[in-house]
Amino acid sequence: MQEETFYSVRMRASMNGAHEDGGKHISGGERLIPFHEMERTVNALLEKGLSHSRGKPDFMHIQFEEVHEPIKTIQPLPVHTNEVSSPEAGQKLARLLLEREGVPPEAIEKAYEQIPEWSGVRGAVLFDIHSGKRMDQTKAKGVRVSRMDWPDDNFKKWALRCHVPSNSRIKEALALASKVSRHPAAVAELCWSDDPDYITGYVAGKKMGYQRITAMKEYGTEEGCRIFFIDGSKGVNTYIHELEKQPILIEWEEDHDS
Ligand code: WAQ
Ligand code: MG
Repeated sequence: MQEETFYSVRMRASMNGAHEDGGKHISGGERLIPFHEMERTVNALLEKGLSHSRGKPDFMHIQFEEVHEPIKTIQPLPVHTNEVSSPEAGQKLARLLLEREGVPPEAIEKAYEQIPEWSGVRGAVLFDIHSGKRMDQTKAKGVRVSRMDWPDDNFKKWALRCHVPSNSRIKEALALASKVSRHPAAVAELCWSDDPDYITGYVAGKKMGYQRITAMKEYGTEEGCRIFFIDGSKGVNTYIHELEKQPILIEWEEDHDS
């Protein structure tokens, strides 16, 4: 039984105008917090958008809203780091992991053909593994997963134990991947950053967990990727609704780790 009211806080920042007016996406962020953390959280999101390697924004939107849905607490996916020597090796491994997670090779091929077109999408692309087609209708917006968070003290304990750097990028990515992978329609996720100074990416799924890959692109490039490979026969609209609206907190418990 949860006693406290939680708030969804969201930020998006762009350059050369607002996103809806064709501006370049700089940064986004979504948090789920109790009210007493509001000021700190809004400041952290402001800071995140202002000091970004993709550029200086001239548009920013920060909003919060009370969450009425009951909050679910889930475990983070298990993490494994795969060291690779080049982006080519990283991408090759990513395709292999996607296949192992259950994405048919033809679907992987079709998705990769379209990745360059999707690099400007500011959310995620939902890709059906059966038809080999994009399922969401959100165009350049993409589907933005929100209402998830991982309280810092618990994240720091986890990071120490799992020998992973304790930074907010990893916290946010693993929280997102853990939320996204829970749903029956989810098959696998493929992600690397659009930030020019960060080249580690991952493939995530129910079977293999969160598989970090240390090089997915060259430093200096601004083409990112976030694709949710889904089983399109299993209610895509309810999945999108859940990604946007279901509030999720990550809470690591040692005993759950195998
Ligand atoms: N919902 C949907 N898509 C999102 C979201 C979200 N909440 N946040 C980001 N994206 C999409 C969007 O298209 C971005 O351009 C793209 O993902 C990359 O986002 O070392 O930093 O925040 O374990 O730049 C992964 C590896 C880092 C971390 C990913 O992504 C690690 C990263 P970024
Ligand atoms: Mg980014």
